[in-house]
Amino acid sequence: MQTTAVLVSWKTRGVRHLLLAALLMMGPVPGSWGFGIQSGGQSSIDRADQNAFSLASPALSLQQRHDFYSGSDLFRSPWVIAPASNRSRDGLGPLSNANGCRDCHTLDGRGHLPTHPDDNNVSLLLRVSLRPETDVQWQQVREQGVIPHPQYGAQIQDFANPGLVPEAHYRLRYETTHVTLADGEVVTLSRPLPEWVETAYGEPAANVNWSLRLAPAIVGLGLLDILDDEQIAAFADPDDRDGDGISGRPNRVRQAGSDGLVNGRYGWKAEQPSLRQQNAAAFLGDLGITSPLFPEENCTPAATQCRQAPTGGSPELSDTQLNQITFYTANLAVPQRRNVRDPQVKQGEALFTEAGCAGCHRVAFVTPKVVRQPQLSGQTIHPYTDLLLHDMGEGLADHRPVFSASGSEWRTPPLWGIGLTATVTGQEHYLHDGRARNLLEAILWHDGEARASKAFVVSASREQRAALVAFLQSL
Ligand code: HEC
Ligand code: HEC
Ligand SMILES: [Ca+2]
Ligand SMILES: [Ca+2]
Ligand SMILES: [Ca+2]
Repeated sequence: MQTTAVLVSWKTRGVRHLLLAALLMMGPVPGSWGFGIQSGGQSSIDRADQNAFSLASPALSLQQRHDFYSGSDLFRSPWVIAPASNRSRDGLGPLSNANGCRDCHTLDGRGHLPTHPDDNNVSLLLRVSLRPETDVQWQQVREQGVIPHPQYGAQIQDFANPGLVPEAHYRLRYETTHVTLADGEVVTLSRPLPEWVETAYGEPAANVNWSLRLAPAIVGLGLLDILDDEQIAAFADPDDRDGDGISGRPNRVRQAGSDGLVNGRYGWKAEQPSLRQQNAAAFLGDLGITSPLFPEENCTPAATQCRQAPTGGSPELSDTQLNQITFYTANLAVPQRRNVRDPQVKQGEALFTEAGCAGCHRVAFVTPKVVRQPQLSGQTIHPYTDLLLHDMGEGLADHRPVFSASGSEWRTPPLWGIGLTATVTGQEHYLHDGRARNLLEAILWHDGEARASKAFVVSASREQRAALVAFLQSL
């Protein structure tokens, strides 16, 4: 019966939708069934509009939907300064970057750069820390992540509760370069650099490393969270034994509350080991909300007023709330691919492999079986990432090492859903600091281990480049 449905379903879009809907009502569609269109297995959703990143996975049970919407509420709604009448929502600050997760992860999609000089830098984070120089300092980086700045800590918070001063305000200026493609087309690339406007403790000295980070889209993260370390390690090749120029390795990061180091998965440098810890770190660093994982307010020893400010409970975010938001970020559906049968898209898909993109943007995994997460288990997924660190060359380097990630290493970001970026937020900004204004620019910044891929694209014909971009747009 399914085979017949499949054959008929491709005749017209309308019929296809009806039949897909009918099959969905019969039960979850197995991940392997989907013609390669279900990037998130049964967590995929057939939506390509503004809400495409904000929807619950269709695989959730009724009870799970309840948890999802509780988490969604915590993600969307603003937090308030303590003490407030709503004790379950207070504790914002004393220092913060925003008052809600959605301020930066616009509609669960990625952030943007300010569109004119007076715009604030919301949806960006500016990380800072002291540059390691001695062996002891390098060891501190490997074991603790970074050496926090004595006054600014590890991240600039540009908002403060009344009575306190924000750490700093900065503007962005842009530095431009050009790439000439083989057919003579010249592409202008630009990157943002922060410029201090106002600082609470003076401009950070020359021995301070900084890193500008754009908020990424957060779909499908639970599917990546349950992958076994061994599945990811299978793609690591730290000494490039196979000689393809690509040598990914996992970051080794600290798990809150324990001494040992574990593999990192989240953030542009894979500096957080689990979705739960990533979320707790965001609550503390970005909103100033303490949680069971990070019970201390985010105040440096120098910031006396910060440490004396009223709090919204200890911790401010309960264990249940952290679980709810983690469930939410684990179960946002992955948009189904579009136009997969378009000849240009198929050509682009072949070029993606030929150019070596899939050497880092890994196409397929099967998620393991996890008893407590049946909806995420046993799914064939297409995240287009290996979750490993790669040296991406000098142009992308931030020169700020974090744990074992060097200043030029970055985690391969997942590409699923990337083709809907502009549909969801109305804007396009790619790469860790949002510097790329379209997908071609994002590719042209690749270097280091991705040098051969970039060279392939530089020397490709205009038609091949268009096909590669059309493929990315179909993800
Ligand atoms: C001020 C902007 C901002 C706010 C507010 C913010 N984030 Fe983020 N988020 C970011 C940035 C930037 C990154 C990338 C961080 C990095 O590279 O380490 C990120 C990364 C993440 C990731 C990891 C995604 C991935 O694929 O690695 C998750 C999950 C996340 N944030 C959840 C949250 C939650 C939950 C909240 C609310 C408590 C929140 N964020 C608030 C900017 C923000
Ligand atoms: C050596 C590993 C590697 C190879 C090969 C590679 N990439 Fe990437 N890709 C990365 C990393 C790492 C980043 C993030 C870099 C950053 O943000 O500074 C990235 C970022 C991207 C982005 C932007 C994603 C986002 O969320 O902003 C796109 C699009 C992309 N790559 C497409 C491609 C294509 C197409 C190819 C082949 C022509 C390719 N990549 C080859 C590792 C790789
Ligand atoms: Ca607080
Ligand atoms: Ca700070
Ligand atoms: Ca290799």
